[in-house]
Amino acid sequence: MAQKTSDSPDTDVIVVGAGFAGMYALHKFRGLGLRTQVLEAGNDVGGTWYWNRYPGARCDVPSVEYSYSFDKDLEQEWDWTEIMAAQPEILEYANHVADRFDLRKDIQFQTRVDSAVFDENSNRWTVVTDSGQTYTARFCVMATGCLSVPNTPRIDGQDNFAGSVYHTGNWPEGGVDFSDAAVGIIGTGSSGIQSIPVIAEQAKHLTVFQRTPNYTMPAANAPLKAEFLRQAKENYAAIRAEQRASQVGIVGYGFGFGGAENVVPTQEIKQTTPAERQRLVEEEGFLAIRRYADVALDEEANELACEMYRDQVERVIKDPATAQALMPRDYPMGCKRPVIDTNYYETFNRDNVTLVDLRQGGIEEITEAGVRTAQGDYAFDVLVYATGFDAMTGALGKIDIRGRENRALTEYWEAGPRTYLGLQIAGFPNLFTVTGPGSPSVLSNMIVSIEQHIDWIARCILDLDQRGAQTIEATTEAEDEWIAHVNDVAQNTMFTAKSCNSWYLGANITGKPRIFMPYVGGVGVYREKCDEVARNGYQGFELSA
Ligand code: NA7
Repeated sequence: MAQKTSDSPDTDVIVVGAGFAGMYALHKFRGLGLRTQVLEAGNDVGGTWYWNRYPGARCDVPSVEYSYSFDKDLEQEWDWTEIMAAQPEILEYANHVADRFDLRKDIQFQTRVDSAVFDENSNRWTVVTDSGQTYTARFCVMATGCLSVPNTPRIDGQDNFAGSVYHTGNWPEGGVDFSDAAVGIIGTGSSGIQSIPVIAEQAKHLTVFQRTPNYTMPAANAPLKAEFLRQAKENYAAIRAEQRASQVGIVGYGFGFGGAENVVPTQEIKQTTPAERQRLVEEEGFLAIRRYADVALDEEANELACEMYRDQVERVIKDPATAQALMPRDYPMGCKRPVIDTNYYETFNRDNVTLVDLRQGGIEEITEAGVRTAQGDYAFDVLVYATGFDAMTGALGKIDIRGRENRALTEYWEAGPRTYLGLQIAGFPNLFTVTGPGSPSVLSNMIVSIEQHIDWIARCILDLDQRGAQTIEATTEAEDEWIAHVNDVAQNTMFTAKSCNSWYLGANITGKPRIFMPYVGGVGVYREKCDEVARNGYQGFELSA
């Protein structure tokens, strides 16, 4: 392990986090001859896929596309088994990558970073861990993840519950045996929607506490056909090129969301009649909505699609009151992160599943035996929080990050996150965020965005060295302009509709400023912008000798 000396840095780059971003950063920086130390809180690699081991956890991006592109042999040797991979397979892949590139020797596990402080005299970052170890480095790369700080809402009496308590975002390594248990689950976002069908199959009884019903599309996941995998491998270069130039880093090779057919929306729902829409719902169910382009752009069109959606919920759910409770209303489809599921609605037709619609009376407290709501008491043995994350800024906020003049990042970001390109923050030289606010990030295929960011940062470090520059730092003006642009492109989309309350906006965390954090412009446009900035001598950044 590196030891601090008084006049030389321990290392060139400290990377915080050994998820997919930290792993690639280590490989890339090491390949450039940069001494790199990764610090990771978990016991092993994988990040999101290390912590989110809840039953049913699965990626919503086709597996051939949700994979690293940086090594051609790696691409060829790994065989995905399903259209969209489940958590165990993705974690296995992460472990394979760590073994193959011998990553673990430069990763210190079980190590949480408490603080990262910039010293203006030496132009070094000093990073202190929870065990009191100190590292200094020229560069600090925060590969801390966007959905890595679980949100457990404060509910009266929650320490009184006598049974076991779990959070989907911090699931025990050995799993949880639900057989013979009555289970209560709070939350119906993606994690709830993925885990509810699986827990319902295992548990004696499952009570689902739903505050806001979600829009979710059937995943139609299936084993990957050998012939498809062969073709994908043969065409990987073209697939990757198309991903990089696309809107979200997913091109749906062979599979769009929701099945084998990749439907490109071209029609206008506002041009259809009620009878046509009804016929389509009867024929195609939820997936009928995919064909309409105006649903994402126009609130009236969106409401027509929501009506089709609710009609289908009514068709699937046997009990009329449960169907009504499961129907999303009053906010547009597409304002929250899209969810895809396997047997979600069908699960509510099971005898051992009860839905509690919290809109009819919310949670008042957690008792020794379960949950007390305004509509009555519900008892169970195991409580699962599927209540999401302090997204995008949560992990950075937990580290005491201080830039020039000892200014705290939390103070600088008090009114909401400020970045230039989601890569750097004015006043915090040589600190890089990966898939940070202001970049396509959570609106994109994370692996595509991660590779782009790390490649850009690596090139930036080499360019600095070539010019003999010590530091790089975003200017406040460039930051202002970028924030204005990020806000501009998010206007008039469903993401920022008045009625929308999503974690993209920080709306799930009490007291968090309402700011739309990711960049809607698309990964292709964004990549070009980043490259152009670098080509133009790092326009919007200040480089110091
Ligand atoms: P989400 O999408 O933030 O969902 C959290 C869910 O928890 C959502 O249904 C919330 O209801 C519910 N919630 C949160 N606090 C409470 C309280 N106090 N009472 C009742 N219900 C509550 O998190 P996920 O983990 O499902 O998904 C996050 C992302 O991970 C996902 O989008 C994918 O990108 C992967 P609300 O809607 O706030 O009324």
